[in-house]
Amino acid sequence: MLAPEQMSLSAIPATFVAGDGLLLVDPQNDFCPGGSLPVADGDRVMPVLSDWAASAQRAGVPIFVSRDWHPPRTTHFKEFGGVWPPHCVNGTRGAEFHPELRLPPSAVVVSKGMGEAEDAYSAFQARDDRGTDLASLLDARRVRHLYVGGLATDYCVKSSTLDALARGYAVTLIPNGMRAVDVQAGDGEKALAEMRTAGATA
Ligand code: VGL
Repeated sequence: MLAPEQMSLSAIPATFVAGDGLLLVDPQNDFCPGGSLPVADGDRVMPVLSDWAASAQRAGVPIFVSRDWHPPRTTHFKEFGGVWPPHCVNGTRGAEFHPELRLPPSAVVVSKGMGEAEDAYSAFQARDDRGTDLASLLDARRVRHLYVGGLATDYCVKSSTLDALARGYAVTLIPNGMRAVDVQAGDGEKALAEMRTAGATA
């Protein structure tokens, strides 16, 4: 749970600045209630992320949306040696973006975890439909600072954020636009602390 004071952090900026970008991590059906790997209240991030996307679009800020896009048989899944129930299998309803997520047409979708031995928690392992990886897409648009939200705080959001920081991007978190799996209670809070220690703000 987020404390009320955290909910007000990372309000959408009145003015974005040059170099800003928005990264929405895995806002997919399977990570929401009713999905195969549901995150508690995962669906509640959708209106928040939709508002961010609309504001970014108005400001001409590039928007990137990652998705898990697994084959039916992958070592990421428990049945084949991994730890997770099957989720976000490419082409299934569970892999689709949540219906309450409103994405402007300019949003660039990047997919990850397509290999049969690939966990791909980080959006930096994702590629667009032409095979261009996220870092190249960001660089082409001169993005140096990412606002990051999505699912789940303690896995793909954390991994994407730590990767972004390691690659020299600045990161501002959108805490009210993310939720945690919390395999162990408190994992989400720990992940937030870890991201902030690594240099993420908000
Ligand atoms: C995720 C667990 C397994 C995530 C993906 O998107 O955070 N979590 N696969």
